[in-house]
Amino acid sequence: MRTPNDPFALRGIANLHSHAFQRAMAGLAERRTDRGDSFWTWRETMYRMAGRFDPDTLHAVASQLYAEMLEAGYTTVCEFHYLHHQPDGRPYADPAAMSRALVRAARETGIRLALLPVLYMTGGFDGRALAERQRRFGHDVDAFLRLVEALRTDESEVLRVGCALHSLRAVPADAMQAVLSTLPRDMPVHIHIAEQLGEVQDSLAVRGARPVEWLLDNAAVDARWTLVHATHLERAEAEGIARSGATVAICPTTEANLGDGLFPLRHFLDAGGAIGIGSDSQVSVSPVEELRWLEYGQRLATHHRNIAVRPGSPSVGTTLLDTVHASAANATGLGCDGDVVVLDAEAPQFAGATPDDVADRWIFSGNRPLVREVHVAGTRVVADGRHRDRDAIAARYRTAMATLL
Ligand code: NGQ
Ligand code: ZN
Repeated sequence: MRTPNDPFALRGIANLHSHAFQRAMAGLAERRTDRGDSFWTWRETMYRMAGRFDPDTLHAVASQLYAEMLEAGYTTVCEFHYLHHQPDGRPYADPAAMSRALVRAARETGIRLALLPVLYMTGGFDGRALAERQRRFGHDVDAFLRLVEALRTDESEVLRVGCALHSLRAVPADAMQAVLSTLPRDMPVHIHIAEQLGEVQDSLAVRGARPVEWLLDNAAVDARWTLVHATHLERAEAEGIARSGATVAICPTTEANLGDGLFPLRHFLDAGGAIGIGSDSQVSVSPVEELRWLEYGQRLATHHRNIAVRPGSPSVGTTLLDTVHASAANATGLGCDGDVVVLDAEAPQFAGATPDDVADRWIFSGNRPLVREVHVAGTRVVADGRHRDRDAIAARYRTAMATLL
């Protein structure tokens, strides 16, 4: 491992939003099924994949994914986990069996895990019951709180248990209040919010307010909150999130893949907002690609360059890395002592590099993997660009995929 002053030794990156099982369908939803293909038709494909998992296949897929994350430079993952029950909706003998498969995958691969069991109760803003293909996601409030409590007994320096509300579509207002008033005040809370225009319209129709507007008015949103996507924002909403201290988790490659829309980054940063990134649907497992596209989306929309900068911080790469690091502790509830990503100083992309341009070169030059070593909590898990168990994990992944497909 290199010295702390080494410009090629960077802090590990937190991945604020992951659905591990979706790694198994990355690249398999890219054929037109309907002229109107959209987020909502993708979701049907996703539900079919979700219906096939059991704890063993989830463990195998999550292990592959977490090894890939580590090789790419993510050292912490927030797992937004809602695949709780058997496919017909009955709990497993151990109601936490699917959660424990994820915990095991994180422990074995060596990534820090913020496990976010998801409360998922209704099929839409109108409070309709879950559809059959959503049954394995569902809990009532008491069963959900029991799950969170059961998982908390395993907490450690590398495992934090938080809580997630799937979305305002899936969690009625009274259930949200019941959960938030019962759980410890310092627990990370994550929620999908305002990703699709359709949900903004439904929220306006049923709750009389836009999703972010409603949330800010009806929950004590503060720094322990992470708002995932928050794509469709009016100015006052962006400013309200910034004032609250909450983090917005932006998932640029997934948001592009699903046709969500573009987060108003410049305005949010001007308001002092906190952001992080997530790999979400796993169409890309690379902080480089997320950060690159976070910036490029803004350039395409504004016809300007070098958007994500701050006064005194003119480098886009450095500003982006500093910004995602600044939100990590709040969003994950975890520390990052001993989390180090060592880049390949010998790579041609770094010829003539100075400490000031390492981040820009890493994020904005080419596609060769530049991560050489990764350490989590002081343990080396990636050497020479390879996860310590890469081959065994990939072999189990292939076996699991043969079952899933
Ligand atoms: C999810 N994914 O829960 O996996 C969601 C889709 C939904 C993203 N929002 C399902 N990217 O929002 O209903
Ligand atoms: Zn998501």
